[in-house]
Amino acid sequence: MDQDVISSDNPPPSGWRSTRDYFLAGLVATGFAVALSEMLASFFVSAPSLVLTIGQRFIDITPAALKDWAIAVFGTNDKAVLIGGIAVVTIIIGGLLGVVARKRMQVAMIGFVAFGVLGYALGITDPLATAAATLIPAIAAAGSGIAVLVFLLRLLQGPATDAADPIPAVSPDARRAFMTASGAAVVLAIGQVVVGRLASGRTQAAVAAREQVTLPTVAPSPSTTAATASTTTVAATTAAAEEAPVTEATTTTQATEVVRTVADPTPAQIAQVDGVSELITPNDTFYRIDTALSIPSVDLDNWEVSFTGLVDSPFSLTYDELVELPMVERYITICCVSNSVGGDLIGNAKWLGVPLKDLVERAGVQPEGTQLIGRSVDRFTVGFPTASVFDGREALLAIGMNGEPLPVRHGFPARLVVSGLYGYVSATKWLSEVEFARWDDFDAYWIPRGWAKEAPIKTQSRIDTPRPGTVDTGTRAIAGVAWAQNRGVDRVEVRVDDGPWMEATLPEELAIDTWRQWHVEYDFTPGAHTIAVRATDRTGTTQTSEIVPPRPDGATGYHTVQVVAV
Ligand SMILES: Nc1nc2c(c(=O)[nH]1)N[C@H]1C(S)=C(S)[C@@H](COP(=O)(O)O)O[C@H]1N2
Ligand SMILES: [Mo]
Repeated sequence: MDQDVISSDNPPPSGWRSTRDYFLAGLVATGFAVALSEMLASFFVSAPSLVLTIGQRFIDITPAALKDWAIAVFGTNDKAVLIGGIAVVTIIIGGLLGVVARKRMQVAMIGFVAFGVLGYALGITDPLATAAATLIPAIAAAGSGIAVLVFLLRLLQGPATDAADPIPAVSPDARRAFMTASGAAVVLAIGQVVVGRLASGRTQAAVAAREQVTLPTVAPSPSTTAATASTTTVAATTAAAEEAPVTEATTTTQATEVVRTVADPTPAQIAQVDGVSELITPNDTFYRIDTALSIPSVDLDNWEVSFTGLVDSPFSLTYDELVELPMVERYITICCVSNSVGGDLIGNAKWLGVPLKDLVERAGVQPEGTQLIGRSVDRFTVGFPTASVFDGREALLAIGMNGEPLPVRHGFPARLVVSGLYGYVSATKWLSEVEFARWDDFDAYWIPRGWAKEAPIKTQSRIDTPRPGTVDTGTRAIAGVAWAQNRGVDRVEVRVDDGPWMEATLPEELAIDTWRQWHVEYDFTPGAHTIAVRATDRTGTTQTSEIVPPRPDGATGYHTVQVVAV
């Protein structure tokens, strides 16, 4: 495919050009076009990136199995791989258009126009895009692609000499000019991508708006919904915890006051052990999971959150109205259903927000409104039982995280945080609407993709230290975290090899909604060892040793770590 047919009566002239040159011209023209449209998109708040919207639609329609595969293979780099893949495929198609242009320039032009039209059609599906602004990158992509291609091919083909020869020979000078121009176009394209990255108008607007925000200050307050654990539930759940010898749990779990009140942690609530996760996860290391390719950057001046659907009095709040409402601060550990046993898709933060109950009562949810749907500006949805707002658990419409306005990637300006429910059914970031519907009338984003509709967080524990590998022989700490949000962690046990389960030391509980750090001191003898951990929650249920994958409703099994003591 790379050379013209050479016959003896048509010997190759010097500088004889090949299909490769046309392919290169198409590649360069397309690369330039994509880079220009990306740069322009980044200048305008309501102009979407065409590459990202193509990627976004791809994510939304990709069968769950392919998505799972991508996440498994590429991990949290899956988005970077997707964006890179779209760019590469687009540019290769552009190269093929260059080859087509060799004989049929019009067909290549139609190809570029089709690119622009497709980009526009997908671009306006971006909920933050306006039609007029979307035209800018689309027209720029089609127009600059055609212009660069025509320009490069003129250089390559030189002035038309013999109209009878549709593929005239090229002089070495012409080829040199073509290569130089192509190189220049590539450099310009890279420059555009860099400028675009630096000047993202949308992101800057949201970041600037966030910096202007002053959060209300809140005195630590007890939850109005404080409840007490009952011993009767303990007895009932013991039978379910078959293989686990948890008989002690039934006697040690008394009707203790459930801790829902939170002041900032005291030293007695923080483990002093090297290598254990910090009790409070800093915002910049907090895990991030969402379907958004470009983080939704909300225009705060035009943002509202509305309460709609099966309610008596629908209403909307602007950000200024929202911050005026009575707020509480709560420590709540949130986690992702996709977390594998021992995984790190979990974090604990202090959330500032309005109790969801206050807002739902103000809207006056009707009895049939059994499902609370949380909609995002990026069209992502969650759905959970409305009853969860009223059953005593912490459920917030949050605007603050660890003393700051929500970071943009964690949902600025507002998100939902519900204790005890996995993020995919409860924790809508970039919240735009809370809608009430019948339970059976709506399935949120992940439900048709094979995940459970009801998703309470499972009692789990993780070993943070030692990490797999070698450890020094002798005494050292084994430590980690355990969580059972909305029930509370009562007990953590550690086992090394076939030894007995050893009860771990737990600092005082911060709240039943947060994870608890734990540790034991263990004297490692030389050789290989397997460490396992299990937690028991305040209902008396010990986490199961049965190994199941994250899908459909959360992984189970004991976290184990293999070490060799030397
Ligand atoms: N808008 C939006 N909100 C979302 C998601 C999303 O994809 N889009 N993912 C959810 C999931 S699956 C989880 S686990 C949590 C993660 O919140 P974090 O990124 O702040 O840790 O956000 C939830 N909220
Ligand atoms: Mo998640």
